[in-house]
Amino acid sequence: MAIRRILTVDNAADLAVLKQISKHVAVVDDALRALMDDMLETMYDAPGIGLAAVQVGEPIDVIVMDLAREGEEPTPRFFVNPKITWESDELVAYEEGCLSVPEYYDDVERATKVKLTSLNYRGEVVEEEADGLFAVCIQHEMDHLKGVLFIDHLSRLRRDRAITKVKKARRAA
Ligand code: K1U
Ligand code: ZN
Repeated sequence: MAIRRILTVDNAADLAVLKQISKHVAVVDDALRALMDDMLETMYDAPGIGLAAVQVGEPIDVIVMDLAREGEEPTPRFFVNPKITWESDELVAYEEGCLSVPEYYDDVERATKVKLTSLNYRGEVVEEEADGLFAVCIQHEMDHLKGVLFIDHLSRLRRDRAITKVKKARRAA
């Protein structure tokens, strides 16, 4: 397993990759599981609660997630070729963060509940319903697969402010 570099919006080359549309995965094999293992280690190291493959420079339809709180048993989740099959009309605002937009948090409105299908670590089909933080996080990560960042949901002013803040923080570091 290896910790990969997370692409960030303050770097023009990274941003070009983050804006790509990820590709469907043909087969869940050992090479894909090795990537998912690296992604999970990278996410835990960051730390974060979710990560899309494109954030480590692999624009394919793969997401890892772990919503366990500090002190709880780790609960890694893997989503290959996730597809939202239903979403609630009801929306909820949540203050989101993103490892590709470090140190910036802002409110985004998303569906309160979604139903999705995906393949798991073993390549089996899983159908499930998500609510709470799971619903917020899976919608945020699935946006990454479409080249959409959470700051793209904000006004132009707030988005520019976010990128300026990330650039300033990078220069200061
Ligand atoms: O970059 C990412 O996609 C990961 C992102 C996921 C996310 C967070 C909040 C709302 C929606 C999606 C993060 O993990 S940001 C870091 C974070 O939220 C966190 C870090 C440490 C402990 C708890 C949370
Ligand atoms: Zn993100």
